[in-house]
Amino acid sequence: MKVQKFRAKTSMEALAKVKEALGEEAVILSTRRVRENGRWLYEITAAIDFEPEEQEVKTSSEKENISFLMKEITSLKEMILGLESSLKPRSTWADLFIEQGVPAKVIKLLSGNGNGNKELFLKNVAARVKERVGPTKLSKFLFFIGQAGVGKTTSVIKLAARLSAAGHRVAIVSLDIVRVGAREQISRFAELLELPLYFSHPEDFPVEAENFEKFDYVLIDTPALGAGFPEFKLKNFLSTKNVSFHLVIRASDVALMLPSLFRRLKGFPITSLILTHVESLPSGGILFGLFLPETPPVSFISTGEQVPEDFERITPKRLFGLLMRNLELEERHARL
Ligand SMILES: Nc1nc2c(ncn2[C@@H]2O[C@H](COP(=O)(O)OP(=O)(O)O)[C@@H](O)[C@H]2O)c(=O)[nH]1
Ligand SMILES: [Mg+2]
Repeated sequence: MKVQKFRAKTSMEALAKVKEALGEEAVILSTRRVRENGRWLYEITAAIDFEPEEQEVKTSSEKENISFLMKEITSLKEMILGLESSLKPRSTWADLFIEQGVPAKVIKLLSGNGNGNKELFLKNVAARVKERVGPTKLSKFLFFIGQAGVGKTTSVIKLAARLSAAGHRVAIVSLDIVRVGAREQISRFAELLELPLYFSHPEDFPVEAENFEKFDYVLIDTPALGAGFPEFKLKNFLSTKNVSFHLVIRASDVALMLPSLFRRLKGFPITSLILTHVESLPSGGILFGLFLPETPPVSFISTGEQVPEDFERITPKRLFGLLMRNLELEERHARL
């Protein structure tokens, strides 16, 4: 507080001096008359909550600065928070794999029961891929089973052609005699590739199996599983000796269809899977369903419509390549 005394001839003049020096905010503390050089003068003691003008200016600009800085800090803070959340992986590696069709159960199984990491998971995939391939030795009678249009007939023809070209004595049997066009389709191929073709009925087959002694391999094309040929009818084939059952399935259906197909087959012994339409598999993630427990190994893959060319025996290396096809391995980071 600044206290000052002002003297003038009149009270009005003294007050004018107060206002001039201290401004409108000045507070009058006391007034009195005083004698000075033989004259009576009016004296006002006034005060003001004084802060020098300079300081005032500094303070207000400081205030401005502070509020400016606060705004800057807030926006920086927001920016940092934004950056932090964008730098954070949008998903964990497991989420990323699940997004790409890898079953959560498989991730759990192959990554140390869910506590493991991506490296361990991929290491286990590479190590176990061998077990997902087989069998090495083919049985004499090979049944090709599966749903309609998956590629059973063409797979039978393709494999028969390969075995025949390798010098084996091969016969084809078609049990798909009901469906319109089925007989014509397989006859055309068998004729073209000069393979002996027989037609039979699903119920007769175990008996007729005895008639194929002169062949090394007999490949049997079956009707599509469904109302006309329900799964339970497959049991008829179990009494055939040296037999194996190959479930033909589109590669892209492995994730979704395989579990429901297995439920329908109720424990029927499937020897192997034959994956078709492999050439149009969008991502390997879908194939990780092959690691689910009780899933048979993969024996062959079909990679196109060309008969008999587009067909190959799968190897662990080839299967690993398919599993990794277009598979995104790195957790995604949002672009800054
Ligand atoms: N692109 C492609 N087409 C295939 C493949 N396998 C079969 N096909 C085609 O799918 C259609 C149905 O095949 P088919 O063997 O008759 O199936 P089926 O009903 O299970 O016997 C045919 O036109 C085949 O040429 C494959 O791997 N890739
Ligand atoms: Mg067919």
